[in-house]
Amino acid sequence: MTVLYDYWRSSAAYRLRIALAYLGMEYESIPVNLLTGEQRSAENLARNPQGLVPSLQVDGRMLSQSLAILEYLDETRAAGFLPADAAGRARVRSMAYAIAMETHPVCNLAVMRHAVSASGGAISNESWSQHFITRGLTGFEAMLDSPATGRFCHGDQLSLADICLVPQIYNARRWGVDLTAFPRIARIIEELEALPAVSAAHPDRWQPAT
Ligand SMILES: N[C@@H](CCC(=O)N[C@@H](CS)C(=O)NCC(=O)O)C(=O)O
Repeated sequence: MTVLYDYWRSSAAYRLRIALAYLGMEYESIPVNLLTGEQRSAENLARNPQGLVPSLQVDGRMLSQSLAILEYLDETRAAGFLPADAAGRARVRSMAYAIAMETHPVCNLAVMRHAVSASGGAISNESWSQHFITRGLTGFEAMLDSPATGRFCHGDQLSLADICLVPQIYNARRWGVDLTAFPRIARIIEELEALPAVSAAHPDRWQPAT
């Protein structure tokens, strides 16, 4: 049985929901409540030694780190999340990392909360997120200025870059980032949001009833 240890608003978990839906893999979603600190429970630390989500139980293994999991799924399910050529893989990884390693981590809940409290109120969640997401998307928009960009970030095949972009744009909207300066991103997001696997993974579909 494939089990995703999930949180509805987690960008990293959202990446895996997109991939699992795209691959047509059935799985159970078990929520780990980040607002109550469940990620630091002994149970979650046993799955994910960093005390984060997501973790994926698949093929009798427990995996952590969303990009490593996406690459595992790509290699074991021939998903096509990475191109066949080395130059293409470098380009897709560079775009995925621009989001997953440069933009998303600084807007993590724990980082943002610390910034807000240490600034004594000068920084708000909104101002922090708007600053760093705008910075990240500015670079991403420039990376898309390439003949290798197609219907999606790299050609016409859903890739790691697209899977990272969708949750980042969800966050950008959530925090009121002005997206008008990013027309290439806007066009690709429209294409991506039309995919059933992408809409199936949207946080609103996974939000617990309260
Ligand atoms: N690089 C990790 C990032 C995971 C991550 O930052 N998860 C966040 C939610 S998106 C989390 O669990 N935050 C809880 C916390 O910081 O306490 C991955 O891609 O899996």
